[in-house]
Amino acid sequence: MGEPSEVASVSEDQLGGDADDDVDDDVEVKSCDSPIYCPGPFLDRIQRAKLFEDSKTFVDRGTKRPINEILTAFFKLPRNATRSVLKKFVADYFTDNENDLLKVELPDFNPNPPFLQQIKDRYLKGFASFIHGFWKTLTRRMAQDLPCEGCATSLIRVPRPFIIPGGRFKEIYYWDTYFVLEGLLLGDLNTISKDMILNFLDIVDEYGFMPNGARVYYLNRSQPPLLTQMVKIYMDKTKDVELLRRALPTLDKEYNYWRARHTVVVQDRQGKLHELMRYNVNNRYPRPESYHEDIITVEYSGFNSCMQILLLVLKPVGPIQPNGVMYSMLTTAPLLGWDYSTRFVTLIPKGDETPEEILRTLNTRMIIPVDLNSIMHMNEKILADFHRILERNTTTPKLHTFYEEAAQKRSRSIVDLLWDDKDRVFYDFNLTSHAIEKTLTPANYWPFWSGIFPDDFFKRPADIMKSFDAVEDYAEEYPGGIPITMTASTLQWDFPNSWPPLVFVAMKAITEVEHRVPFKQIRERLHKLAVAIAQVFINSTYCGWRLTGGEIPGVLAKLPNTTDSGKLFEKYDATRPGRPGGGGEYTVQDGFGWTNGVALWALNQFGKELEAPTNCAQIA
Ligand SMILES: *[C@@H]1O[C@H](CO)[C@@H](O)[C@H](O)[C@H]1NC(C)=O
Ligand SMILES: *[C@@H]1O[C@H](CO)[C@@H](O)[C@H](O)[C@H]1NC(C)=O
Ligand SMILES: *[C@@H]1O[C@H](CO)[C@@H](O)[C@H](O)[C@H]1NC(C)=O
Ligand SMILES: *[C@@H]1O[C@H](CO)[C@@H](O)[C@H](O)[C@H]1NC(C)=O
Ligand SMILES: *[C@@H]1O[C@H](CO)[C@@H](O)[C@H](O)[C@H]1NC(C)=O
Ligand SMILES: CC(=O)N[C@H]1CO[C@H](CO)[C@@H](O)[C@@H]1O
Repeated sequence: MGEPSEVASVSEDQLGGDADDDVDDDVEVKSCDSPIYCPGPFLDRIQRAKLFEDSKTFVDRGTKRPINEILTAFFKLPRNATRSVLKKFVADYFTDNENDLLKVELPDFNPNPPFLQQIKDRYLKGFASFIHGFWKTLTRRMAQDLPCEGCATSLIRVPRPFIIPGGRFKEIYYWDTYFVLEGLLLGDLNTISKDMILNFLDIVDEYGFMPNGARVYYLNRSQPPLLTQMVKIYMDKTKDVELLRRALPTLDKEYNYWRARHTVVVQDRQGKLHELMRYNVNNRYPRPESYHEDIITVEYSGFNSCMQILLLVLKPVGPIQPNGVMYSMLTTAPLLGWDYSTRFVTLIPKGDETPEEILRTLNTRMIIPVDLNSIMHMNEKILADFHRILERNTTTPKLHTFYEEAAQKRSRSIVDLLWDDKDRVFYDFNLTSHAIEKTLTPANYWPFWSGIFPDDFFKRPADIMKSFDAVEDYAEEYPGGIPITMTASTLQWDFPNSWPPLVFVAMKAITEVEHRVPFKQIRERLHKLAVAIAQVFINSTYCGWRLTGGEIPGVLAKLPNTTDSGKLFEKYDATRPGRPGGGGEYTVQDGFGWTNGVALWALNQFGKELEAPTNCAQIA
């Protein structure tokens, strides 16, 4: 096993110093090209005027008139047009309602799917039943017609219905959907699950990859590539070989996109080359949906450049990225799903920095993330299986062996480069220092979920629990959930926030090890730990729901002083059960797709052992 701190060098060619050099052009993708919704003179002027509290509000509005007419009228406005003139312009030419995303009925809905019977505690059963029913509130489809010939919207149009995360996220999102599907499939909502997968496959066929969400302004970046795994859990449930036949060429295409665009070659001390992946987006513009926020981060609104320099001299904040690179970094981090986190910055926060100061040191593309590479490994294993299934009756080239070898190679590279023998965990790899980055987050457990272990892992029973020391402590110490990092920075993907998808990763990883461990005593300890994490998560989601008016008809009345009808949040505060998390660029969202999916999964998986908290009003 290579001692990671001794790893030699990464080839500069592979890294590409200049932002545009390192894109492999043999994979065709379409990028954002709307003159209204993508970076350009029109969007720049509108978004700089900050007409709305949240930059996303504008780019989500459809037009009332043809694009050409709007652009002609816009460029006739005087250069000194005031904010109120621009505001009126937007009101005249853009819709202000959400009539392009329609609420529709959820097909095949059964209020009492069999899995609910697995849940022993009657309050938790009621809670699960509420969440299952809540999918109805989150079902949408896109309107067929635009208001006029030549009118536009930023939506990437798909014909079938889908489930949205909720709140500000009122369209299709990529990695959220994996966690949503975990919950939908438990509730036998197979039709909508298949519709959502088919929508994604159509988008990948058309654009060459799956963007962050179904909006043209997301065409500059993807998200953790979980589509192959969505097809896998759908297949496990339905054995729908027709869907597999439809999906497989598209999944191959997505795989090639990632491999061509995100591979980096690292040489270890023995001279061995490892092909791993990192996130990298080449982009010179603010993100359309966070335009104003990005400008503030990059250009330090309110200070001229002289002031900026003075400020930086007085208060140095680590190496500052030049603007072009900075916009790429800001676009690259959301690709990972973590926008934003100190996990990818070079600054070590002392606690008095502004979020902008921290973000200016983002260094996402110099990190080989442990989670992305584990996901690719899972995809390679699944694609090998899928090809094996479909190759049985054909004489097509044996792609399954290609994927099998790719999975084995990646697994070995992850162990060689990312495993730390002393701590017994996997870490991210830092391409600048050519060493692992000793930051522990729930993402570090992703290789275990993916079935990646060093050779001696199961031979050293005494050491197995060592891998979980930290998470055992967190489960005891934080009553509101496993925190995402230990750094309190005010960024969203930092302490004290607890994020359901990563809580899921921790539970899945522990369960995976539990199933493989040959020692009964350790299996029991691992199981206890998984249940403890689930219990904390359920305490938080259940209490959050109770404190916002959750009730179970005929079983449990609303708390006296509540008005809403029970909410689940996008993220929770690890220190206060039931309280939503905070920080970041927008206020906390409720709904919420992935929380609902992970809660249903945990309630099903550990349904015989979990108990409803009894005193939410006091513990929160
Ligand atoms: C904008 O500029 C024009 C001359 O170019 C001037 O007549 C007008 O008063 C200015 N309007 C505002 C609001 O400053
Ligand atoms: C990576 O290594 C460099 C060089 O040691 C260091 O400055 C940086 O903070 C590390 N972390 C990240 C996220 O770049
Ligand atoms: C392979 O062929 C057999 C017999 O013709 C058929 O029953 C089966 O469904 C086929 N399998 C696949 C994956 O096409
Ligand atoms: C869950 O909440 C209950 C309060 O009703 C508390 O007794 C229990 O310790 C909590 N469990 C965890 C794991 O925090
Ligand atoms: C309801 O009242 C309890 C105490 O009686 C309090 O702890 C709780 O925060 C209140 N809930 C809300 C939503 O105001
Ligand atoms: C992934 C992707 O589509 N990236 C595009 C982002 O936008 C730039 C232009 O600003 C394109 O060159 C990239 O291909």
